[in-house]
Amino acid sequence: MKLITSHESTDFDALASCVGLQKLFPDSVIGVSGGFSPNVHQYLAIHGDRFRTQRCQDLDLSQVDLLIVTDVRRRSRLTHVEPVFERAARNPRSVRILVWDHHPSTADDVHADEEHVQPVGSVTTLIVEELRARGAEIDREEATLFSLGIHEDTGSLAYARSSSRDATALAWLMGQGAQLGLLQRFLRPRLDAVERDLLVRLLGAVHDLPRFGASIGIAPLETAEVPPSLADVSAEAFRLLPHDALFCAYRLPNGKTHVIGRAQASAVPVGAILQELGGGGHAGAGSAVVRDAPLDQVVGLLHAVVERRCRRPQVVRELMSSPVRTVTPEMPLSELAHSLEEWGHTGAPVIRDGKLVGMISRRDVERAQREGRGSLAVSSCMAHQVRTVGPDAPLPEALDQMQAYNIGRLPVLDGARIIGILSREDVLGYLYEESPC
Ligand SMILES: [Mn+2]
Repeated sequence: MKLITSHESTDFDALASCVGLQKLFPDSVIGVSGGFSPNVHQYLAIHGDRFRTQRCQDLDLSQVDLLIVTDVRRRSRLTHVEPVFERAARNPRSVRILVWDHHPSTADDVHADEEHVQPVGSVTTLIVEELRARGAEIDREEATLFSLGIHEDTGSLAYARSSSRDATALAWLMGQGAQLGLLQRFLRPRLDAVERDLLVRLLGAVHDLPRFGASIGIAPLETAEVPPSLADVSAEAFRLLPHDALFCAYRLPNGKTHVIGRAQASAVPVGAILQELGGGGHAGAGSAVVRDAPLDQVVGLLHAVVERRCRRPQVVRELMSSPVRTVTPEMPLSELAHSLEEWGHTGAPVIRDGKLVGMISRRDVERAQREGRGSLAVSSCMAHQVRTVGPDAPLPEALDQMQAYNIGRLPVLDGARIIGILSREDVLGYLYEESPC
């Protein structure tokens, strides 16, 4: 028997990659561990006859001579086919094991005869590429399912781990008849009453960790009721909250705390962090279950691991422009316009007796000239209310400030002294080179 399987609580990437592999390996069987993620469960309620799966516990695993594992390769997440691994260890010739995956490797990985592992956003992408290369024909139901797999794991190509290969695969699937109207129906979880209640409480429980390379929130919650999907609640919270990374810690009545992490920023390696709590995942998403520990202890542990694992943020001093060209309040606007032109600047800080007293921009000068006030001095149209930043402030914090108050040039003050300026140009260079969040 040729058996294709994936991880427990089968999600769309797992199911789609199983179905794709079944096309590559005709006469194979898709065996699941039993649990589906809620949206896959709803999908199969309608598509269950079209895409058939069987429970591994109902199969005679001693008959498996080819095992194909997809979207996972950690043995601890494949306990439903453990007898096959044991047999392979005893008698390697009795079964071939193939792995298709896109997760980082761990010490717990199964030993495979053949590995197809690439760091793409969704493992379905790898299988779609293979189908396409072999000239396989796919119908619109298959094209739609493969699209669901790629959309789910890449956040519709918006997660940082998405690759151009995922986009190329999606484009091809659209050409093969993928029904885009059906994507939202199955991708967005439909939260039930318990989940909605939990989501509201979760939003109230979130607190910010000190700044790292990204903004990180932790939401600890005790819950008496266990909803169908903690992952869906966490995903919705992450969508709503402004954090670059979010860790939700749910303590259930059985004493176990489920920690679910999501991140947009590569500065927060969620999988590696949760691996230290006994779980795992990849850069953008992961989970862990901690037994027999009070919630505040789990939060403390999480805090310590984040502290150790997260990249320190760059600070303003490293990126600011200095020395700063400044002007005086008495300078005539016409002279200022000339100087800005010469410096190639769009504005300048205004200094009196060594102290910052205002900011003036090229736009202010142009407006004054239009309104016939061009002969006045800088003090007549400078902004007196000036937002500033300290040299050791984390860059993401300065970025938030520029974004929230629409500031193009942020003066950097060391005490009362201006020592630099952070411009739009400086932060653009940072955002696009580092792509931190
Ligand atoms: Mn996946």
